[in-house]
Amino acid sequence: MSVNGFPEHFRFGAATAAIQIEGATDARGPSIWDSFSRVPGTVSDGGTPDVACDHYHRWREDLDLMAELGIATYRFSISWPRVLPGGTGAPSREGIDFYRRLLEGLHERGIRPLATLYHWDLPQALHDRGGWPARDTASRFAEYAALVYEELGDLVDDWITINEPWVVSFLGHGFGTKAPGRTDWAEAIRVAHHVLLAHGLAVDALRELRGDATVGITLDLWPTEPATSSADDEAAARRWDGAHNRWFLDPVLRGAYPDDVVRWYESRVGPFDWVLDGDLEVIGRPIDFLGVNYYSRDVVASAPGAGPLELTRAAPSGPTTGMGWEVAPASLHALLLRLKRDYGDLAISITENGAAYDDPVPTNGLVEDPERLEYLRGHLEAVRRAVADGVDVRSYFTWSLLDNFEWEHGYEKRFGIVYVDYATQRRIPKRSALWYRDFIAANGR
Ligand code: IFM
Repeated sequence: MSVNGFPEHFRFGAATAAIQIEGATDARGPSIWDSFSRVPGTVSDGGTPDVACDHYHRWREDLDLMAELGIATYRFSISWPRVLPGGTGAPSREGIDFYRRLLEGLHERGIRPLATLYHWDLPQALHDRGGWPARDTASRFAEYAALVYEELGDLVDDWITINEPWVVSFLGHGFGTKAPGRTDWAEAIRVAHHVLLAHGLAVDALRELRGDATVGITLDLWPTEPATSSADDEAAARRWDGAHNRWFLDPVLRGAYPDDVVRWYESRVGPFDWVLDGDLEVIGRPIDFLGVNYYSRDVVASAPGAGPLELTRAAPSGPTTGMGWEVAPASLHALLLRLKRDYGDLAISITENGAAYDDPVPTNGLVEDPERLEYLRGHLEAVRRAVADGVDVRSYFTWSLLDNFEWEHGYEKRFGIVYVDYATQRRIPKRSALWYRDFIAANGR
């Protein structure tokens, strides 16, 4: 049975992440993003997560808003330092109770939760003890995950371990644009391994404690094409796809790093002595679904000597969003087909998809955002086509419910379908939210 091409069980949702919306930083332990955002020059508008959308105090209103829009499922993240202010040791009752109330509120409104355990807010205390470059952090993550399953597992059936390990590792430790702002590629490769290990250990912990729950990991996947048909550009495109996409897909879904990228890296940083016997078995534990965050595609050209991968990203040729990312819905369709072709019949959740634009100021209680509306329409149609082509996509979450703290861009980039007036904390729907509401009513339940 399907409704307009979407399977009957398909769920339409919205996504957020703890540190991007909650605020109330004084009611939790510090994270690496609190410290990083205070370093002058790291966040373009000098914004910090201190207040954000004040969701910690306004969550009821935000849940009501979702119910009004007909949103069937809500992806949010749990803040590790809110649950464990020191990253390990004594939990915070206040922090855990916040999430219990939030989850109860979701159930009261008939909205199904999808909880992410790690969306980049590593407790500062753990960073001070070595952070992700230290293997021990993976074990601390597994302990935190087990605590959360025990405390909240009666209210959550669907879990995501890690959001976008590429970003945690290579933007946080290689390019240094995200916390903790390190620029050491060898360290980034090691971090990627520890983050993936953390994922596998958290899957094991869930299987032990909540055998009936479902768990996945969310990868940000960027389909990559060569700038020209030259052999060098083709090789560069394969390298970028290998470093960004296959580096995470292969170990999670096949239990092995891709050989071509291993050879490239080892010839530059030496052998991977941080990969221990049995690690890849843990990382490759079966998952119930793959979370895919899709925003755009990359076009790359070979550039000998340019960075660790010796390539450059070409300027987009078509229309772009406010992030400068090309609007490329056809690449989402192609990506979903490729996942099925290369990795088999996976259950897939589109855990993020959306766009930042320079929204106009609200007029008469509404923000007109025709470009975002078209972006969403195009990508939802791409998902519908992939489903028709036999890909097992089960849900779609737009990023984001609310405008929020967009990392190094502070509050300058607005991804919400709902506008946040940060001076008053008023939530004002954008046209795209009303369109999404109608789309859900017509295509889902
Ligand atoms: O805001 C982020 C989110 O935290 C992770 N995925 C990409 C989004 C837009 O940049």
